[in-house]
Amino acid sequence: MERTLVMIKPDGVKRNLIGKIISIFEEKGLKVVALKKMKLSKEQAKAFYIVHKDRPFYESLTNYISSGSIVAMVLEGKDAIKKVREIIGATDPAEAKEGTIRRLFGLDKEKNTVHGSDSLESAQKEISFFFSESELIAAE
Ligand code: 3AN
Repeated sequence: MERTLVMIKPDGVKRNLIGKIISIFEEKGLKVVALKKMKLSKEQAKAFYIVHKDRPFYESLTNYISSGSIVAMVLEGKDAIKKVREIIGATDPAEAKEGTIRRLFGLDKEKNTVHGSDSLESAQKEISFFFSESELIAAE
């Protein structure tokens, strides 16, 4: 079974959407393997988004991600990485398909409510960014 990392961003946590967002993933058959709520420091946000360090929005994005609590979770299922990306929708909520989380709740390209790993390699890196081996118990 494949695992992926999902983060509910500060705009989602602030608007009390944690439960609704988790329900959407659960209803689509994904299992929650691990879950935590925390506030990232600016340094941690910069490390999490290091692949975007040369993009013009890096500074603003990392300020935003460290501005409030986030929820990080590991979801497991068949083709979890692709499935989660489909459920989340396009980066820009205005372009995201009907019924996707970003279309339902996203505010703009930055405050787009959720993050999902985009490849097997990023999933592995992002999962170990938030969780230790002992926290990654089987999804039963
Ligand atoms: P996605 O999360 O859809 O894979 P990426 O990987 O291109 O999108 O971008 C990572 C994050 O950077 C996005 N989730 C979004 O919060 C932010 N971002 C991407 N493009 C922009 C933009 N043009 N302006 C502001 N923030 C952006």
